[in-house]
This record gives sequence, C-alpha cells and structure tokens, in this order.
Amino acid sequence: MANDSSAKREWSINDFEIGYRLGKGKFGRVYLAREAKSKYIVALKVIFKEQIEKYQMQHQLKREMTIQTSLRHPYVLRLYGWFHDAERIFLILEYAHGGELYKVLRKSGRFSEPQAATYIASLTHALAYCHEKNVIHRDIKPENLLLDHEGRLKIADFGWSVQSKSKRHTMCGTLDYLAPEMVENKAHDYAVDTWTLGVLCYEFLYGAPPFEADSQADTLKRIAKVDLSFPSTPYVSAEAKALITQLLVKDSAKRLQLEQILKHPWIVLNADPDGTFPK
Ligand code: VEK
Repeated sequence: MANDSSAKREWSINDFEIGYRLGKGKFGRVYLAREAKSKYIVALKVIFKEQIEKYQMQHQLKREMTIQTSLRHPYVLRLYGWFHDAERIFLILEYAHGGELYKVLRKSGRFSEPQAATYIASLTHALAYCHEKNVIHRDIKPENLLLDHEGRLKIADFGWSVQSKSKRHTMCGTLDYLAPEMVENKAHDYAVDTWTLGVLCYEFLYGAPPFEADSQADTLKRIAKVDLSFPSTPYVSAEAKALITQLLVKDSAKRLQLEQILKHPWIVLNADPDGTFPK
C-alpha cells in the first residue's frame, strides 16, 4: 500500500479487515481498516452510490478522487486508491491517528501561538503545493483537517476543490483583448484559500471564528464588511494580529501571498519546521 508499485492494483473489499467506525456522513461512513496481506492500516471511506446519485454528486466525487489521487504532500491526506461494488464506492485513504483537528481545538479551547503557527505554516505549505498544481481547495475548515500520530496536520476532503486549468493552457492565442478582471481572475481564485488561512488563524488563537453571529445572514454581513475585531487577551501577540489583519483583506489582490506568510515574523518565530506538535 505504501509503495507505488501497488498503485495500479485492483482492490476489493475482501482485501481488507474492517475495524471500528471513525465517522459517519451524509454520503457514507469511514472505517479503520487493515489491508489483510501487508497489515497496512488505512481509513476506508464507504460511499453509497444511491446517495451520490440522489444528490447528483457524481461529478464532484469524481473530481475529488482525481484531485486527491494526484496530490503527494506530507500535509495532504493520501488517497491510495479506490474500488466499487454494486452499491458502494470505497476510497482507500491514509489513516490519521490523531483524529480531527476541530475536536482537539474544542477540547483545548484555543491553541498556543507555537501550535497555531505550526498548523498555519503546514497549511500554507500544503496550499502552495496545491496551487502549484492548479488545485484550489475552497473548503478549508477545522472539520477537514486531521492530525497524524506525530501531530502533523493533514488536509482531507477535497470535495469542493477545483483544478483550474492554467491560463497558459487555456489561452494559446493573443492576450491583448483580455479585461483586467480576466487577467486577475486566477490570482483571485487562489486568494480564496488565503482568506481562509486568516479565519483559521483567528479561530486557532481565540477558539471561535472571527465573523461568528447569531444568524447566517449576519455572518455574511460581517464577512462582507470585514467586521474584524480582536478580543483583548494577553495570549495573542501583536504579530499574530498583524498577520490575521493582512490575510482578512477584502480586496483579494491585496491579501498576503502564501510565500509571504511563510516569511512572516510570527510564523518564523513560532512554527515548528517539521510541522509536528506533540500532545
Ligand atoms: C463520509 C464521512 C465523513 C466522515 C467524517 N470523518 C472524516 C475523517 N475521517 C478520518 C480519515 Br478520512 C482518516 N483518518 C482518520 N483518523 C480518524 C480518527 C482517529 N482518531 C479518531 N478519529 C476520528 N478519523 C479519520 C473520520 C470521519 N465520516 O464519514
């Protein structure tokens, strides 16, 4: 399973010993499982075809599978392969022993600056890698982030991600007639993930997202206004607030770029270069 020579193998449910359920979602379930021959531990995601068809999610699922299979990065959860039977689709995923990041966050309330900076740096590395491959995740949130046995962050769930064709491939002809918003379009798309880093950084440090409100309509209003304020607490440094302020910028072209995040003093000072965070 771990080595690439097995990548082309055709799998079936008989190759796996199924363990306890790790989670349950609208479209299926995730189980701890072990490949019978190698004893390699994986997370087996079981998706019901009927549900996928009912909600017309075939294209989205196929996109998620294609994208996640093509990504190889220490902070991106691996999708090793897939197979199906008459009713179900099975995704063979990397097992993240540390479980869901949001549970760790809810349990501890908020993270220390070194822990928060380590996760933000790991996410930035992973997103820079995804963007290099023209993949925009678009749905980074604590529920989609897992931790491995060493506390290393893993982006899971590429359900809402898109692979934008690079401008070089889509437009071979003249660029002279392009409007500025078209020229800037790609950078804008990618900046969606950068905004999310600002939201997450805030949530990691304060324990709640920055634009929380009583109703969804009010959250949207707060986002549109960038109604950002920092509760007074001695736990969050001026450097951390400066980074968040440079990420949560309405004009996407003015947001800090991923490379600049990695050079930011707060990250340089606080993030573990190995991305590990012991319990
Ligand atoms: C369908 C569907 C989605 C979910 C929610 N959730 C997704 C992430 N899952 C896990 C995956 Br994929 C890989 N490794 C995991 N390790 C854990 C874990 C370790 N200790 C506790 N947990 C929960 N979860 C993982 C779980 C399910 N459910 O169905």
